[in-house]
Amino acid sequence: MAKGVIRRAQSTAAGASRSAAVPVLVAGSAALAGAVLYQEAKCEGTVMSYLDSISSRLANVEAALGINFTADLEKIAAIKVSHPNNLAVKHFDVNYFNTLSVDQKKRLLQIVKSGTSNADSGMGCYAMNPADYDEFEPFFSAVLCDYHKVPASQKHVTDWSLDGVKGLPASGILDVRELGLPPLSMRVRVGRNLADFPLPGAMTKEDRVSMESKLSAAFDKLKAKYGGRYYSLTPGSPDFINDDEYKALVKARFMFKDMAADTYLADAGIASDWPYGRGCYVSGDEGFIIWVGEEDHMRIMCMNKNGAIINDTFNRLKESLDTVESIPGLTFAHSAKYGYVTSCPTNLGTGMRASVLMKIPNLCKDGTEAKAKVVCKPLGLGVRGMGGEHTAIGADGTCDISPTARFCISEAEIVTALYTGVKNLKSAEDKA
Ligand code: CIR
Repeated sequence: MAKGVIRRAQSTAAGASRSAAVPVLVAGSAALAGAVLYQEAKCEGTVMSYLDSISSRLANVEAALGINFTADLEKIAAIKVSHPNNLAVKHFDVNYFNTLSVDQKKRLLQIVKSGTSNADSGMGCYAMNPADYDEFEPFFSAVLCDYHKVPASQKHVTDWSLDGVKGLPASGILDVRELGLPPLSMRVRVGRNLADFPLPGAMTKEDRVSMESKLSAAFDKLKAKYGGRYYSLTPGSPDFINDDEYKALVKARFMFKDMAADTYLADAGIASDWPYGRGCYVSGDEGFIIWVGEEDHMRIMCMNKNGAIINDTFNRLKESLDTVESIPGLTFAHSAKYGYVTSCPTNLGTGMRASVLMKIPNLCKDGTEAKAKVVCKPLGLGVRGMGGEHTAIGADGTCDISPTARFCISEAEIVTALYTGVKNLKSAEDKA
């Protein structure tokens, strides 16, 4: 046999034997792979159970430290669906939330607490500290743009000058008698907060008492200039008044009610520690009043129960406010972009509400302000009861009417809007 044939035969035999080994090898590999997979699965099961255990222990640690946000985030997700008009919840962006530090996460959840506890909120949040609007800018900017219908880039500018304001009569005088109305009860107020205290939702009882002491001492300057006195609800205060005196002040609209009945304020922490740190200054002629410790540290207002010219009340407020602001040690919380800082974003910027009590019996024939609200909304006016928000209107159809805009509008534009609004409302009332 030729050497080549033998070599070929051997090679063929070797090839045959190699081919025969393949299934054995495959079967062996499969068994090995199966064993590996089994081991891996077993291992994976163990890893999974370790991960589960770590995760559950982590959840316990987070819960103990108060940093487990799952329940809050689930609640927010549910309210987004059930109450799409709750602005704070609507604009609560989980991706933004996840970029915040643990401390900021807790604080943002506190800011939206009123809205998560009261799903039917229209706004749903309150700032807790003077710097909140700037610190949580992405959140507040979205809420403010939606509520106030202004672009995010718009900066609030303070301006009390009536010069050139659209809608101002040629005389520059906002006289309601020119509209065929009798003198009215009118009031202009601004919300102001001190820069060196937390806002009311985040104040401790000690903060409230110490802020009131600071203000009541500062009000000595007001007493010297305008007469009057400071009334305090804080037990032990030298200016303390009893319950009957307090009720009489509420009846005269000089003092505010216990806010605990307002669940939005209560859940925000704004109504806490009642009656500590609460009180009011009333000038000698009772036309200049400062509430202390309500929704903002101060609500500074001028009122005239029988006034014809809105300018008088407006100018008096400006003069009184300048006096308060000039008292050494009092610095109002202010943001370069957002103007004067208030607890509620609805008041931000001017913090101003200018209102009149106006009789509109035709629009309130059914004993409620429901129809008046429908008519007033497109006129840029809000309607409240005689005692403020969520109170009843007068039996004779008297309602509290005020322009709703407060932000990215000037103070002068607000009072002019009140005059124009009253004019338009009178015309709607005459036709009703
Ligand atoms: C809400 O969100 O509906 C309540 N927190 C009330 C908002 C209006 N706030 C106000 O007028 N200051």
